[in-house]
Amino acid sequence: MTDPSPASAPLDGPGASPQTEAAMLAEARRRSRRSFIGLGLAGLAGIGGWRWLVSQPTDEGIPYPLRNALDANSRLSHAYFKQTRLAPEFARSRAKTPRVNGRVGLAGDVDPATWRMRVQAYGSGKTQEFSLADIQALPKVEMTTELKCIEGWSIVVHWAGARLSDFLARYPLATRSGQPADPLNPPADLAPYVGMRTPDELYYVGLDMASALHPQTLLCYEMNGEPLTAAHGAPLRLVTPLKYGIKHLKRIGTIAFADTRPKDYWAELGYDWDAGH
Ligand SMILES: Nc1nc2c(c(=O)[nH]1)N[C@H]1C(S)=C(S)[C@@H](COP(=O)(O)O)O[C@H]1N2
Ligand SMILES: [Mo]
Repeated sequence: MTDPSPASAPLDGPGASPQTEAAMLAEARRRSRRSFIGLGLAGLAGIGGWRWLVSQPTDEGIPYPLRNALDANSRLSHAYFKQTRLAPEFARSRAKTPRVNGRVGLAGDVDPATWRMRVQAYGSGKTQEFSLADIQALPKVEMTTELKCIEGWSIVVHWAGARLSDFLARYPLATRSGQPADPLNPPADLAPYVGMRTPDELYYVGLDMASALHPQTLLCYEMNGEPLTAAHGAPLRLVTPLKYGIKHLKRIGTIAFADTRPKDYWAELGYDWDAGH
């Protein structure tokens, strides 16, 4: 196999027979396409576009760029659709256990039964607490994606958890108005940024909201079919495969929303804040 595209890379891997792998890949692609359409990535990628639009001069109250486009919604959606991408998914048989990399904020033990994720509402700043059972009550999403570290290694991992977008749709804490963070139709008062920290606040990451609502951005509680181990971020960690591992915060303690880029552990050490790849 010489095709260099990541989606076809698993075809020459060891493990399942070529037929099985091809079937799994076809299914993965079908699922990706379905969630792509079902989740309205068009709207998701449109958040930035919306913010730009509402900052434009208006003509009779209608932002000027909208005048020509009011009756051409589908054209707009199409443009957004093309701007959004998904990280490649792999056959599950390729999944391996990654090395434990980075233990900042993981000192001491956390009991998953008493652990709570504290989320500070965007508008009021009021804190709400969530148990692991609350997260597991959301639709369970599984994906086999690549974990890429800035150190130069990468590994395929099978993850399971809840979409952060599902969490923010079910618990409308990311808008001042209390509207759900619907990626299909993002509210105008949706927070532009999310910050996450470990319970001891020693490790922290910032995400733009479009990345936070991406369908592959998961609050993960399982790695390769098993509950997360402490070293890999139990009871809950972030996985967002369009970004380097530095953003995949292990042991989530708090989530808060912000108008400006939240502080980010590795950005402070000189790495690119977005850390996309
Ligand atoms: N709390 C915490 N999360 C963290 C880190 C860390 O030091 N502390 N390191 C990050 C880095 S650099 C990587 S590559 C991944 C590695 O995840 P793993 O240990 O499950 O392989 O975790 C990320 N999440
Ligand atoms: Mo990393």
